[in-house]
Amino acid sequence: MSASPSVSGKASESYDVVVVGAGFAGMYMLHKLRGQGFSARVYEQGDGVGGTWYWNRYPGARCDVESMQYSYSFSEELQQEWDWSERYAPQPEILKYANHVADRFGLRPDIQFNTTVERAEFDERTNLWSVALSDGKIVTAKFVVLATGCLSNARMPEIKGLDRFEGKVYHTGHWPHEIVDFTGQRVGVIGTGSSGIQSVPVIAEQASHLTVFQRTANFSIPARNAMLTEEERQAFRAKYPEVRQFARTESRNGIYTEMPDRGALDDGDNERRSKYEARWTRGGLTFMSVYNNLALDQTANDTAADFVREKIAEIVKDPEKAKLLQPNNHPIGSKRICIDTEYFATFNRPNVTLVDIKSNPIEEITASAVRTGGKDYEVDALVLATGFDAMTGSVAKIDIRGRNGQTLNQKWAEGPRTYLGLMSAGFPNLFVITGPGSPSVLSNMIVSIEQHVDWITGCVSYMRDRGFEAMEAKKDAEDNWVAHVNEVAYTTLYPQANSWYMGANVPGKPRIFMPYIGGVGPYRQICDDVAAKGYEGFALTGAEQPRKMAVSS
Ligand code: FAD
Ligand code: N01
Repeated sequence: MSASPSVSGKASESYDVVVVGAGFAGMYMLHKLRGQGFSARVYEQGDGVGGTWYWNRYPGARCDVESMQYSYSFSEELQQEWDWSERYAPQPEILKYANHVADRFGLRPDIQFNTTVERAEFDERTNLWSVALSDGKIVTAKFVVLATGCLSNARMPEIKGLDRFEGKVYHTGHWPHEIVDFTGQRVGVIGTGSSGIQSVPVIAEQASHLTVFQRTANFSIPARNAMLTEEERQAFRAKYPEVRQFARTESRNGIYTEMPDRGALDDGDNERRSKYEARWTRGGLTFMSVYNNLALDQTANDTAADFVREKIAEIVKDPEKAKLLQPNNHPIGSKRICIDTEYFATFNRPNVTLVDIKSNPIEEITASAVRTGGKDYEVDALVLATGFDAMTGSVAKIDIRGRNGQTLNQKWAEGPRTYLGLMSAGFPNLFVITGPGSPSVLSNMIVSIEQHVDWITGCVSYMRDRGFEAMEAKKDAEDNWVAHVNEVAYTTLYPQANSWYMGANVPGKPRIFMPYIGGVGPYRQICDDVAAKGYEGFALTGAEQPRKMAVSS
């Protein structure tokens, strides 16, 4: 057991539910709980709502699921009235939407900003959580919901000399609120995942010179972003019932699109090529759903990967650069596929240099340069697009203590263990939204967030109505679920990549495929069945006589 102090002291306030985080998950959780008469308090370390869209303000940041779908569905009025301007809204617009939701549903009075939840301890005698906050207060709650985000713990790379660099250093996941202007500057970008791929073309337009330091080349599909016309918005709104229903119950990834009915090898070369060409021209994430076996069969996957590699060679004029930009060490889609605007074409610009740091790793960062391969690349500013300690990083930062004083970090030392991605045995009344073991980051996340929020609200209402005091995942149900999550993952090509899905981007993090790849629709059905069977696999304990939990006015 670690020696850090337990949560003790007099609680200043008490709630039915404490929610940690005010991104899309925390905001909807609050709205839904209040609607059911629960008292709830949200704590958010930032000074505003929006989570991902509050923190990731880097140039070029936008969603990669189309905005008409990457939006809440719980309010018909909201989805009919909000006007998305572009096919993929830029970050400022998504943040404006989050703020609109907060105002529209009057959420702010129940959110305490600039407050980090530091510790949470379960008291087995009272079945209450004591929650310690960064402002020194301790509050108690029957339930704690971690809406802390899967991509909210920005990871600083361990590169020698980074702290001695005299220019400005920015992390894409922790971007300043004021405008950053790179005009006339020599900028270095380290990292070529989605954040790097979105920011590189925009920074290249501004900077006098841009040097991109690439360790792993990534697959990227053109976004084909465009302004939405009023007719397009109206047409989409008219079919919302069908779109949302499909995304929730039938899709694998929470996105409304055609379902593939055949594998890549069922078509001849010409037919297959023309299908890839059509998806490339359409742009966006649905490139990967043209066939039903791209994530399952290496030979099928190779056909899609080869197609994208050929496209890169067509776009990038310098054959050496093109070769470097062609991904060659993982199946397409096994790392989250990127969606870009002019990323590969940016390397045709005279003011952009590509540096291969796979062959020549960065030796050190000096006061004014990045040194690799014995050469100094002079830069005035550095952009770290180096990603996140994903899925578990923000949970791990909270000192969470369940039964017998066990910490969640101790329990998850060999990798996260949950039942349905929602709860972990030994930690009663503690829920995670889009936690490891659920479809989460493999999906249109707002669909998965809404599903979890609805399920959790149903669950705590059920407990209140029947007088249950505590609910907890049973160990055997959890063990079976973890085994199932792993088994399904290893039927796919995903585990072959050194991805953040596998925890491979964080030195020392256990290599476990964290999200559940069984599909959004099937997963929802499993969760609904569990609830319908009186929360099968969970232990419910409490008063013999039903009694009402304190309900706020
Ligand atoms: P977050 O938005 O991450 O919010 C969590 C909040 O919890 C944060 O504000 C954080 O400050 C707070 N918090 C964490 N720990 C504590 C603590 N201890 N105390 C207090 N507060 C805490 N998904 C898609 O489906 N489609 C997309 O197009 C898409 N684009 C993305 C683009 C970027 C740049 C990134 C980084 C992610 C993207 N994602 C996308 C994933 C995105 O994270 C989710 O879609 C969604 O916004 C997550 O919402 P959330 O509320 O679960 O988490
Ligand atoms: O992070 P990443 P991200 N030295 O981990 C490199 C979502 N998102 O912020 O691959 C040198 O994908 C690392 O190299 P390697 C989306 O889910 C969505 O880009 O480990 N390089 C890699 O190139 C996404 O998947 C959008 O070899 C180092 C890069 O940094 C997730 O967030 C936009 C390094 C990190 O890539 C994370 O994306 C943005 C080091 N020490 C984010 N450490 C949309 O488009 C790391 N790297 C909607």
